[in-house]
Amino acid sequence: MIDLRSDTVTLPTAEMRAAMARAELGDDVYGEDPTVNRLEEMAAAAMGKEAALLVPSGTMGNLIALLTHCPRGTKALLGSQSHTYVYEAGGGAAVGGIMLAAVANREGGELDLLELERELSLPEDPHFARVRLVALENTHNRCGGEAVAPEHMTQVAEIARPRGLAVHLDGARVFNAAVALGTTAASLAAEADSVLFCLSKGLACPVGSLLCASGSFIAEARRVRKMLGGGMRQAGIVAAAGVVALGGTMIERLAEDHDNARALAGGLAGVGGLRVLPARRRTNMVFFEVTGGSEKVQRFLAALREHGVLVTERSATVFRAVTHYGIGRNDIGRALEGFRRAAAEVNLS
Ligand code: TLP
Repeated sequence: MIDLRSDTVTLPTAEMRAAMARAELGDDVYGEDPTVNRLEEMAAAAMGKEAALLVPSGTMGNLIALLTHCPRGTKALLGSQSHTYVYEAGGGAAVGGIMLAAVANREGGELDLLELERELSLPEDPHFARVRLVALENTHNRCGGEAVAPEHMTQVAEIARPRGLAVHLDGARVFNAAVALGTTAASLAAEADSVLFCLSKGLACPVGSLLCASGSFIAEARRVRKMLGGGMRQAGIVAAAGVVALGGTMIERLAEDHDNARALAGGLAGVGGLRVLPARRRTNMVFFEVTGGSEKVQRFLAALREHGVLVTERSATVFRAVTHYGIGRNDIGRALEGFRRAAAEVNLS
């Protein structure tokens, strides 16, 4: 199978497995796991922040950020297509009593700044929930996996700061964005008060994400993590893989995934019946529309699976293929062959 469903399916490298086997461990809830402490220092440095917190997942990291920034009854503004708004089970509302409000995302993942300004133009009045936070996402998953330019972060921060709002960045794939834009993750996170990134996507670690921010924010976030049951004991076992990822070549390697995604997009554009959604700053994702009506779309997907290619569904007709560690250029060629055959079998074009 050529599994293009997500970069979350990546398996750890041999070096990670060896590091995990020999990791020095302690009880991280006591702050005594040296491998976790090392990883948190490395993560904070990579994001240009004072401190970092290892959390079990990106979803929990974003939830901890929401709960730490926003008291109950306050409002967080999120992109209408953002992962936190669409795919995190409304955690901020369910667990924190936070009002999650959507601001339209543009095609490239930016927030619509006019709409953002409008949301923030309400006067201080007891009728209105107070807005505490604006959240951004980079790369932007549902918006084509595009890297969002740093200028947009600055524009959002210029709107948020004078109003006393915090800015959070869901940078689950911020290293993909940095590689695509030829910059550092720290520069992309510079305008954010808090930034979350994942180890368990293109960096190929088995588990874990890091929330990075000021020392005082992380101290509070550590409390929230405990409350949510995210305090892990000998977590150095998983942190060891993260130390390898951040200290080695896994970040620069992401460029291979981006090249492979470009090759895949180029090949898919030549398959009749498929329409590749354009991306200005493509990273490791290719979204494509399957034409021909729902029954044909389902038959095409089944045929694709028969030919050993897995993708995920974004809507009834739009699908996502993600390149990642473990998928080489040969696999892209084989996947394209599978797409062509499946399309021919169901007479897609
Ligand atoms: N995204 C997953 C699915 O949930 C869609 C994927 O396969 O892409 N932020 C962003 C931008 C993400 O894409 C994801 C995972 C998360 C947060 C949550 O990370 P986890 O899965 O570790 O909770």
